[in-house]
Amino acid sequence: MFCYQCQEAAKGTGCTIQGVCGKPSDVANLQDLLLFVLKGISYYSVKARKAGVNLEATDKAIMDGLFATITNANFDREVFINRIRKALELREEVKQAAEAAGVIFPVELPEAAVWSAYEEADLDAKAGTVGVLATGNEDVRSLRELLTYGLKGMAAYAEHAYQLGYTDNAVFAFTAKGLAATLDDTLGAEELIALNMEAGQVGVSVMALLDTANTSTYGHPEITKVNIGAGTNPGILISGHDLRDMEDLLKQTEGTGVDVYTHSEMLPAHYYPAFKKYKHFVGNYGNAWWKQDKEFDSFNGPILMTTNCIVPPKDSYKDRIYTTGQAGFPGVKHIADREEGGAKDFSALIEQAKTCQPPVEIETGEIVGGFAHETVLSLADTVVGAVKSGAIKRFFVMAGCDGRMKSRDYYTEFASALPQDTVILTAGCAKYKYNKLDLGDIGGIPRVLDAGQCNDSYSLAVIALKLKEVFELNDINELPISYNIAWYEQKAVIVLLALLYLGVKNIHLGPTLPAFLSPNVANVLVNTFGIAGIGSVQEDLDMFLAV
Ligand code: SF4
Ligand code: SF3
Repeated sequence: MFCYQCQEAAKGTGCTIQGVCGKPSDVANLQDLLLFVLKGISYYSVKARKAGVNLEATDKAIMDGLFATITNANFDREVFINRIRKALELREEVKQAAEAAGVIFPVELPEAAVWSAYEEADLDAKAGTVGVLATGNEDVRSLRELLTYGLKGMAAYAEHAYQLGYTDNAVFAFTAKGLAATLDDTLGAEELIALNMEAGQVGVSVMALLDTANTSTYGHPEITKVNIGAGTNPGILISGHDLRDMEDLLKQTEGTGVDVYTHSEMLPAHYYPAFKKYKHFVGNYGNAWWKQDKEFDSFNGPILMTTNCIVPPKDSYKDRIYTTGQAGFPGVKHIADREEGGAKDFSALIEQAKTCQPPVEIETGEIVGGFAHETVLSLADTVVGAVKSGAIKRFFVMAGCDGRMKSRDYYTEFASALPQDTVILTAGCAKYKYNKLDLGDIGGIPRVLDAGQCNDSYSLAVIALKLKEVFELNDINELPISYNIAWYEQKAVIVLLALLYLGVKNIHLGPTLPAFLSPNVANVLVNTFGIAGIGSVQEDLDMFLAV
């Protein structure tokens, strides 16, 4: 195996024996093989689209497959074997549909478009040969992987929107185009950089699509105080990013005597009016994903993982953890997809919860969030007034991901050391590094404004664009906003590409720069966009505040 898609890649270069995340070598290879076949599907799909043929099943398989290979989403070998077999069938279907529409394919086809096998041993054998390192030139490899990881993030957000009935054909079309481009040896650095920028553009569209899906279905997030203590009823803990699962679970648990708590990236569900009405939706339990090995133990009740990030479960709670959607782990119960027009069936979790002890309280108090674009823009006069009076000197976008590394303590220290006249804008699980510090407020505006999940970084971009308009600036970079972003997995990659597409410069990315950026590609990002890493808290504060 060779995987370097996340920030915790072994030795800062890549995992080669087993993932630091716990992904076994065979599963990593099978994920590579699934991607290989999805690229083959994409090769045909691009040409089929040009001939007016669109197969929803192949678009969906590409989206789901990309999502399932995101860091910490799915560790289940069987899932990948089945999906590879299914993808090989779909590849044939899209090829035949294109041919029926008059497309004539060349005799020489990319290997990903023609290779086939069925037996598990053959799949395993091939899987070890089609990964990242199959591309020899390190710059081309780097740009192909940057694009692929951006597409994975895009697929995840597209899938959440899909669950709510929102799709955008342009997102599917670009995904196929991007994946097919990674097979094209005639494309050099310049073309691949352009494709990465286009990914940023489509990334903005997909986040806007998901924002519309979420807010049209569940209302606009409102300023909300979320309880972080525990009640006396047994509970179900729900984690990940899928709001449709949240809805089904809240409906099915109502009146059962079982409470519902959020974990990690599901915290922002509390901000939506449609969920706030449930009395048994009592609070958020715990912190970011990587603390789940302790927090799931003390929660005592069933846990539903709707997406990444899963940490390989300990035996002490393995029989209480469930996956659904694209998430999976061998030996862990999986809740099947909903039938068209129906709901998922969470009765197994509810019945198990009734036999469990209530959660052990691990902290008490409240945290405040719900500062997505609609809310912040409704406060625009107050915010603009505070900037004009000098009460707010600078905003710091600190969105992104949290992770295990000790070096991420930087973000807690940085947030604590920021002067009192600064405000943090956040989204994603990065917030857990500072959302329980008492950083106070500025004239009633909290110093940490949480917009929501990582995809709600879109809200932060909308807010920045609105402020640019209000202050009548020509360039988004003239705003008093600095970007000090923490990344971990591939959703952060699409958020980054989207910000670059919107013209945001001088983004600081930490705790380390991606291992998949070759020195030359890193240089392009530094020279074109002013991307930089992080230094010490004091050096960085001095640098940011000297602007
Ligand atoms: Fe390593 Fe990250 Fe890949 Fe897991 S996802 S194998 S930790 S690089
Ligand atoms: Fe966190 Fe996995 Fe990225 Fe959605 S839950 S931000 S790391």
